[in-house]
Amino acid sequence: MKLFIVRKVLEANAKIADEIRRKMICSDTLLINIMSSPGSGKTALLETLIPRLQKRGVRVGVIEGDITSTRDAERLQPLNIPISQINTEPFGGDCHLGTEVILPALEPFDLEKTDIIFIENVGNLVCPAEFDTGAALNVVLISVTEGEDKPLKYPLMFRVCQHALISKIDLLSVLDFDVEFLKTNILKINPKIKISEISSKTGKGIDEFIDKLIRFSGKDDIAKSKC
Ligand SMILES: Nc1nc2c(ncn2[C@@H]2O[C@H](COP(=O)(O)OP(=O)(O)OP(=O)(O)O)[C@@H](O)[C@H]2O)c(=O)[nH]1
Ligand SMILES: [Mg+2]
Repeated sequence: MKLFIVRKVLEANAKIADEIRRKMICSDTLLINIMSSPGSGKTALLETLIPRLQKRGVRVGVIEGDITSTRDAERLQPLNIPISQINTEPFGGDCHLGTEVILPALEPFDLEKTDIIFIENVGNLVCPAEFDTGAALNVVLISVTEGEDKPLKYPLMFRVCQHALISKIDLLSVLDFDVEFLKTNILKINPKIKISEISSKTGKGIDEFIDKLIRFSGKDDIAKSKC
């Protein structure tokens, strides 16, 4: 039965997600899943964020998810960090990253020497939200060119994320976009979500986001005691 098969896929995914979470907690590595529509600025965020993290002594790795290309990994090459590329086309061109591909993608990293691993998920506001990656933190980017109504139209993404980044705010002066209305819509879907405004072009809001990540990474002490 079709319904049964879907449930089995999600259950198998969730089981590996728990395994990944445990692995990350025990090696003291923060796994962060970055999701958004295509072009909202996930790679641009990593290009701006990672050098700032490196300046603070944070050791970073990236898992790049893409249907076919290695374009984003190539953009991050100058940062001189370990990058694990996942292309989903050989597995049917999935529009999300499941844990069956994330677990092997973690293998090349020396987790004991890595503080944060970012997953850049496949650009899509729907499917990635359906699959737990094992990340401790889910972050959604929504850019100011996408429309204030998107959280209402694609609610699951905003439900599963702990943090929403409103991206490309440097473009606000040339757009007719109501940031406060977008925030209201995000909070309507998920009243607990944290919201930040960022521009990867000007750097606005990036250091504040880093402060939040660093505060968040210190919260695993209780879980770690079970390793
Ligand atoms: N003005 C402005 N442009 C931005 C900003 N962030 C990203 N862009 C531009 O938006 C376009 C898409 O950015 P990407 O970083 O490739 O977006 P992405 O989410 O990684 O895209 P996919 O990986 O294809 O899903 C590029 O032309 C970026 O230069 C920003 O903060 N301000
Ligand atoms: Mg990208």
